[in-house]
Amino acid sequence: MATYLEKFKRASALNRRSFVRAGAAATVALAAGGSLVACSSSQEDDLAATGDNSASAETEGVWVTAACWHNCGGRCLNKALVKDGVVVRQKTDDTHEDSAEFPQQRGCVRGRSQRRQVYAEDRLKYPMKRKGWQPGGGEASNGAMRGKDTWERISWDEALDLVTGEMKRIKETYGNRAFFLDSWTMNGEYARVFGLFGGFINGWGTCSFGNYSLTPQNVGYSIAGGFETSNDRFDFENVETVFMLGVNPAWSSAGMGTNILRTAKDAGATFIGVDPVYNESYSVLDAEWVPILPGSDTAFLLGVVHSMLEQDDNGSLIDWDFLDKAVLGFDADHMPGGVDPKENFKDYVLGTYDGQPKDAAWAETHCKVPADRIRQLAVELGRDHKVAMLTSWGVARTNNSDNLPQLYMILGAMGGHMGKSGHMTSVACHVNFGNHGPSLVKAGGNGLEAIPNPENDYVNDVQVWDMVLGKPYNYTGQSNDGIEWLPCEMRQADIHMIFHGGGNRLQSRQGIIQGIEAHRKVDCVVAATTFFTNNAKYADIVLPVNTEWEREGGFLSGNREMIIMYRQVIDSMYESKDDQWIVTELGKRLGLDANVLYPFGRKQQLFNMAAGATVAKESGVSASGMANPFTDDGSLNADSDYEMLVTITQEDIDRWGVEGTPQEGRIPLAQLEEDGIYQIPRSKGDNYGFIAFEDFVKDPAANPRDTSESGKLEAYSQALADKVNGMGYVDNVKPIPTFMEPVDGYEATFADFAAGVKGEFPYQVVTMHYMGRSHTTFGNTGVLQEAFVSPVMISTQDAAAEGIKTGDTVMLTSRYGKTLRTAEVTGRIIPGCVGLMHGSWSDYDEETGIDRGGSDNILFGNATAGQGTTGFNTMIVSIEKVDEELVPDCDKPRRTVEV
Ligand SMILES: Nc1nc2c(c(=O)[nH]1)N[C@H]1C(S)=C(S)[C@@H](COP(=O)(O)OP(=O)(O)OC[C@H]3O[C@@H](n4cnc5c(=O)[nH]c(N)nc54)[C@H](O)[C@@H]3O)O[C@H]1N2
Ligand SMILES: Nc1nc2c(c(=O)[nH]1)N[C@H]1C(S)=C(S)[C@@H](COP(=O)(O)OP(=O)(O)OC[C@H]3O[C@@H](n4cnc5c(=O)[nH]c(N)nc54)[C@H](O)[C@@H]3O)O[C@H]1N2
Ligand SMILES: [Mo]
Repeated sequence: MATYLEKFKRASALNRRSFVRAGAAATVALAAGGSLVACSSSQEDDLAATGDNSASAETEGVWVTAACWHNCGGRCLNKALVKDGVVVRQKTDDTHEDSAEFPQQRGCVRGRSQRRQVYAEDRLKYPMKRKGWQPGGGEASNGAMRGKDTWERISWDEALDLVTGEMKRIKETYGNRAFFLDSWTMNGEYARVFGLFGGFINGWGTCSFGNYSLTPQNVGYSIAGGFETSNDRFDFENVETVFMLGVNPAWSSAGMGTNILRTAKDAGATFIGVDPVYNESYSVLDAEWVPILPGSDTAFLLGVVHSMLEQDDNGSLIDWDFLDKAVLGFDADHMPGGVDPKENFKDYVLGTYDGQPKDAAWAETHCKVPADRIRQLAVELGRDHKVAMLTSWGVARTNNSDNLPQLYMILGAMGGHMGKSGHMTSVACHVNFGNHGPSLVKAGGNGLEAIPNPENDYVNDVQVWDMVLGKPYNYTGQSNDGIEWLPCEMRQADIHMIFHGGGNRLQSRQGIIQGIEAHRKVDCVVAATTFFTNNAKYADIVLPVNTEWEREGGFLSGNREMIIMYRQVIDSMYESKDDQWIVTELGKRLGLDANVLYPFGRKQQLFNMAAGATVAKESGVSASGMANPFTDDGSLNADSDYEMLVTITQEDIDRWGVEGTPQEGRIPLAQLEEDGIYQIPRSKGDNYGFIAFEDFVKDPAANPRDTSESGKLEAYSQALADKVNGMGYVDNVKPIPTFMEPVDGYEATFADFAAGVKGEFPYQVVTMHYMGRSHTTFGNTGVLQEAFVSPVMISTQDAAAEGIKTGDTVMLTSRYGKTLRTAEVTGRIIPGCVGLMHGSWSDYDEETGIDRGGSDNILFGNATAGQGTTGFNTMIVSIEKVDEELVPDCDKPRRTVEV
């Protein structure tokens, strides 16, 4: 199989240096540290070693639509030129001319590096077993050697027998709750086999959404996450001010995000970015930067609300009519029945009863935004201005910000920035950035029925390692979709197997050091993955999984206007296998019904998705068009706003060799296969516009919100307070938005906050989603490591105080761990806070307790807060200069395994 690599080396047309230059020109992303290192050598040289360069680019071969499947929020069109079974080039969308109205779905530097990831020398090649491990549990598992042992190559049969042997033994001895299945989603591939085998404990968390996970759906905002809160992208040209509270599409919403904001820019809008970092998006939009400390946005927004109340002159800033009709609990006259009117939001802000006005000066002490600027912002966000208020989940990936989404929504309501053209109170990040509304085109389901988990047991991310180590955890139901939720029941488990079936938990979640300890405790750890990630490094059995390029195909979408159908590009590399094959083989050995696990294969699944794809009728989609367009018997509802996307003939069905029925649709299946994408052509004034909250704002009584008990926007939500407090982590969440001092926030950097005496960990950290990676994915791709060096950003003032210069090695120490990174001294981060790029691979030395990888989650432990929040942007550290030169990431040896 190594011939693939050989062929690839020969065929490679992309020279590493030219890539770095192209990357620099094509993105605005290099500013954070791009010039810090010049790698002297890198594994990527092997791609260029043949003497090929971009001038002699290959043109022969077949272009195949190739997956770009990582969780970055982009999901853009990627095409691979395949010659003799090898990918020799990549390109992106050229299926139609590019225009602002009908933009191409162009890939970014990560997507364009995809073949380097697929062909990387550190791909897992064979099933492997840790030498010191034997099945049977106890002494035989020799758990203390996890992460230190040597490995041996084993056959697939041996690997699968070992895993299922342990599964049977553990189930018999300890029952199904002895399995912790670390699966991507509740219905991921491995959940099928573990579900059918009797169940398992699964993880859940507020990982991406932060406190947008459970708050929005009680207060009248959105179901979860803040979807359906932006207007249609074309409406950005009607916006006068774009207020960005921690928003960075240039890095973290690839695809159309930044261009959508350019629409507003070109139409003359001004931009304000309130953020610990002057990020690339603010830079490209020429935004005014208002530096703020991380995790302090609640205090800041309370200050803005206070200032708006203070400066409002008979409705000059505040839309009192709307508050009167549409908001519960804003003031004493609008309280729910049976509640003391003194508990209202306005009096809390004014400090009427607690003696502490949450005014601009008070806010400044907690967030560091100057009081004058807060007062001015209250005017700029007033009802006279057309404002798009945008924020991200990142702002709420902070401890004790459970009320933040509610507060943000109420501020938007005060300024009247909802339900009208030019006004938005929106979450803007990840997919669908600045472009909400019902999907205009969507793939069908794959036809597989979910297999339930009979144990129905879930542990929050912040307690997973505690649980494995035998401590109690708060069982609160299945809370990932934020709908099904139960009051806390304390549970305990006796975990004997950790099965990693997707994701990279031991790197991408907090508490790496505690996680290693937990891994060493159990009988057996299995990791099904593609690289020697932390999950694999601390395992006993490693199952090499292939990539989406090596599978039948699938569908992707990153915005409402398009779907991508990608196909198999190459054969499986080495001995790697598709997860579904692995699940099937595990099932056979466990005596499970193959017809339940997978009644049909990947090809039929893909066909079903294509056959079930629907597209908005030209007449447009109403808000209710969000509902399923199919009737219970699976046929298209003629009254729905959708029609079938593809025409399928009997010849198509025969050609695919699948089961199906011919159907009429908008485009032939062959066209979707050829283009690999279907994108709705859009133009200004078409029927696909969307104004979030439109009906509600027009007539709140007639169109109640289905996301609150009262049908109104709730400044007072007893249900929210009861829910979050009922989860058992905290008891201080109030029905109205209040300031709660965050665990590991700014105040915690002081030994004595009132006296201004700093403590042991005087700095805060933000961990940003980085251009050069999708979380930890691509964290081992040399060209990206070279172009995006993942520095630690330190403000000029702090650097001077600590004697640190750009290029110095800096140690960050938290109460949980220590990590080393190269400093980038910059004026682009607020003093008192350092910026670490999320997802850098840890390189942890147990002897010294120091990580040489700049890993964010070495610094995090398992502090519980609010709704079980993963507060990735609230952490405190000390920083010091260290006399050690770090090897640049791109020059480090690859994590390959000798077998
Ligand atoms: N400090 C800090 N931590 C964070 C964040 C932060 O902002 N700061 N952000 C958080 C957020 S929002 C998220 S979403 C998480 C993401 O955390 P993860 O979901 O863990 O994301 P990745 O690091 O990309 O890991 C994906 C892994 O899955 C493997 N993989 C890919 N495809 C397949 C497949 O088909 N089958 C199998 N078996 N494996 C596959 C890849 O090789 C890779 O190792 O990180 C969170 N962690
Ligand atoms: N390139 C790339 N893109 C990605 C990802 C990736 O790993 N790489 N991950 C994807 C995923 S899964 C997710 S969930 C999204 C996440 O996307 P977001 O939730 O938008 O998260 P970030 O991009 O980390 O942060 C956005 C901005 O918030 C700022 N910020 C951080 N903390 C605070 C705070 O407390 N207050 C304020 N006011 N601002 C703050 C950061 O400095 C940054 O400028 O990104 C997606 N996009
Ligand atoms: Mo995420």
